[in-house]
Amino acid sequence: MSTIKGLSQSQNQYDGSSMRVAIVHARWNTTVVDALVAGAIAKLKARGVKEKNIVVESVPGSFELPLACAKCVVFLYRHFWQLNLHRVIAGGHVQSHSNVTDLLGGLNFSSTSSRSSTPAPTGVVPMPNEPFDAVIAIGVLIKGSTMHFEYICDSVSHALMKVQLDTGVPVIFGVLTALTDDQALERAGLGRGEDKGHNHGEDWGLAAVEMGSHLRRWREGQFN
Ligand code: DLZ
Repeated sequence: MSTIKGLSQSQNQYDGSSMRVAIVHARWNTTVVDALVAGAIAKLKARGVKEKNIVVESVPGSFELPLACAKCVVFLYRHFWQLNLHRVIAGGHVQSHSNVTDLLGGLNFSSTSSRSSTPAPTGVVPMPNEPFDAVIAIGVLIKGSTMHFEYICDSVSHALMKVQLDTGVPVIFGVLTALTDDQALERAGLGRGEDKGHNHGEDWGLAAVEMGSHLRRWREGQFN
């Protein structure tokens, strides 16, 4: 039977060739997580994102994803330091400074900034200079016999949304919230039946490039 559900393909072929994308994944339920990460990477590359511009970080579980994503998005600590903006972040909340949102978005760096001439604080590891166009958070939550699942699903989804709204950097919601192992496997293309299902990681890779592309345009004030 046909279904009306699912993502329709965009008319546009978004170009990821100049993008940087971070994938942050949990290590719970790795069989499924690994397939999702591989699916996301395959589609990032298919859209032209260069391997060197795909950064993969792991955290123990899905509960840790929001903090890790927030840190990836604001990995520009060094830049904040150099631009004397390091004090604007308090409690994960970006406070008033006219350039902060742009900085977090990462695409409007002033080429005249003094960032190359100001020394980084001791102990700060040198980072690549380019910010991320998008972050993909990948985790697999499978319901157990306690309320753990509900609490983690709820808090993680809200927190990931908060990261993207607070920073203006797209955070792709790659967290499966499955009631059974089979549900999770099918959503990673690993179904145990005849129908292997669909790897949602692929959709997340495509979504990252599409959103990165939209954000570049929207920041320039260009709307269709
Ligand atoms: C504790 C826990 C449980 C029960 N289930 C999952 C899960 O299905 N998927 C997942 O990604 N993480 C799970 N975790 C771990 C939590 O996300 C978190 O890592 C720990 O509670 C430590 O903060």
